Amino acid sequence: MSHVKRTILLDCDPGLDDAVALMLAAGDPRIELAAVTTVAGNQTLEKVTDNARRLAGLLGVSAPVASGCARPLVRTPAWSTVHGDSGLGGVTLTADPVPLDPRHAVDLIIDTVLDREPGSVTLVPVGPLSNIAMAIRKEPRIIERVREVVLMGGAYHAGNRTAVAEFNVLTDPEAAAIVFGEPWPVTMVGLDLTWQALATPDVLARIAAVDTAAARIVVDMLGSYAAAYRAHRFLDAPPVHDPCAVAYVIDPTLITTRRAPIAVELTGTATLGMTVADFRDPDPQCSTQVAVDLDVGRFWELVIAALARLP
Ligand code: PIR
Ligand code: CA
Repeated sequence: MSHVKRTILLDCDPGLDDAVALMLAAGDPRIELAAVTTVAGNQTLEKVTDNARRLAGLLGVSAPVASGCARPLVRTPAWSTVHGDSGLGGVTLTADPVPLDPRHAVDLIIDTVLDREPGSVTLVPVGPLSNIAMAIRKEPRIIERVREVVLMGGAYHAGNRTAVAEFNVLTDPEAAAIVFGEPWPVTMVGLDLTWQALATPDVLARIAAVDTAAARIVVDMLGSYAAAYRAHRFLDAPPVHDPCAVAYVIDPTLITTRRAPIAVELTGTATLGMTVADFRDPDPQCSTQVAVDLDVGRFWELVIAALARLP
């Protein structure tokens, strides 16, 4: 159960669930948050960076925050609508933003990995993979220096942006192909897993009972998110994707995984951005795995405990 602290870099596009991921990383004693980087995705780079800096200010995060790619490598971006105009639903953050690190996110990623012990930094991308792909291309030595990559993105059954594609991968599929294509350990925490992490009325009531500023913001954010999700008849409550990736780093026993090579569809017309997991012949040498099953009860306990430790 308990193990040494894990050092993570959170690459995000807050984003309602990105905000919860940041809170889990900041509030769990088993995580050392080394850096936060932002990428255009749920909203423009300007907006998601402002959200990340204000959240960091509110949560007392002392890690550097740097902004990265404002556009996908190849494609034209389309912002997500469920996160609203600000990126955080109806919530306005009044906390002062932490200063912006002067480095580009790509350089902060490279510096963080190279400055620390080899094999100690886990990258946790929870937005489009533009920054991570650029960092690999700029400094390929990071591939063998990171401990692992645990990303929220992709899906091997069904998508949210299209029938088969998930938003983060579809937004920058070429970047995702680069990240999945390198020989580093990658865990894909995709929709197959995160559609199990639903903010049900019971979960929201338990979060509301936690009387911290962080918990109050989560209730406000997820309230507007729940409204946006009422149109989705296939889910009973809104999924809270991004903290699932952080939770896996904190306690891998929360999530069962299956080893499989993963290809990103780059040329399909109906299948662009699909993450194709090949389960036919499990190769023990395969460096990629997909998340399959979540221990839902213990996941929410982890999130709620983190919210209770925060300001
Ligand atoms: C969530 C996202 C995008 C679109 C919708 N409809 C819901 C964002 C989340 O922040 C998460 O990282 C990922 N993209 C889920 O597809
Ligand atoms: Ca996200």
